[in-house]
Amino acid sequence: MRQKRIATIQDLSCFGKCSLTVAHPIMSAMGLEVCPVPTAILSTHTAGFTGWTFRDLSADLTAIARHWKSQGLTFDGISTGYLGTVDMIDMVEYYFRLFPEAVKVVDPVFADNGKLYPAFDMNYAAGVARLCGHADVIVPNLTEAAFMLGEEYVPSGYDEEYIQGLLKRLTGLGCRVAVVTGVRYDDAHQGAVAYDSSKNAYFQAFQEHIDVSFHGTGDIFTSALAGAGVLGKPLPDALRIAVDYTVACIRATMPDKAEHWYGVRFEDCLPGLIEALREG
Ligand code: PXL
Repeated sequence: MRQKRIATIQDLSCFGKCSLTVAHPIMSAMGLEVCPVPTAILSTHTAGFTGWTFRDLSADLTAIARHWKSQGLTFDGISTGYLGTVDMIDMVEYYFRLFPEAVKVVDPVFADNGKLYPAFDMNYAAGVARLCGHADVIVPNLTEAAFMLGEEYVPSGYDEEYIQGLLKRLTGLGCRVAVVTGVRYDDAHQGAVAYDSSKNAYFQAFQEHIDVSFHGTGDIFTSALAGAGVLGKPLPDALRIAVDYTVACIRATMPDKAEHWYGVRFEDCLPGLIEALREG
């Protein structure tokens, strides 16, 4: 069988285990051919470090897409994460137009816990909301969902009806499938809920809630979800595989969490991810 190929467009944070440094190894381990497109190079990610370097690589982005197209390359998937500037969002839209055959997975990556990340403003959030309109699947957390819909962030105490309404409104941005992460209906569980507007169907996957917050877990979740989706797994299976893998990574990091505060030990759990793909 022909190997599935995915381009992943996001920053390369040299230290910190997020964006490309998790997306590439995770999706490679899943058996995909991964074509990384770095939007910027940072010395570290921006959550918890200070004084990071940032080299904008956007001057190369359209040239890379154009060259790929000129060589007749095609893609089964394109996934995006942290981009960095509004210009880069426009360039990602160019990739989407050039490679219409690809399943497009957009993780908004601009906010969490009710707040924008340091490098972003509402103009950026509006740009990402527009990009979500051109995606097949979007993967916001509850904060990003609220910002993109212009609604108030509801951190807790919500019910299934709220999440289902939120998902429906998110697909109103123009995407077929919306997945929200970090959903907690009770103290003991945490997971993701999806809405496929083409089937008017909801799916969910939950795991035990571990009361800790590690950076980069959203990127890990989206990598596993996008990888499983491009490999042809149905949405409920892809959701379960991604939730289980993300929680396994968090669990594996717990004994080492003081030293490893900046990201999870996703490498330790890759064999389990490969096993889960074989099973379901
Ligand atoms: O994990 C999301 C992410 C990716 N890349 C960079 C980040 C963040 C979140 O803060 O700073 C550079």
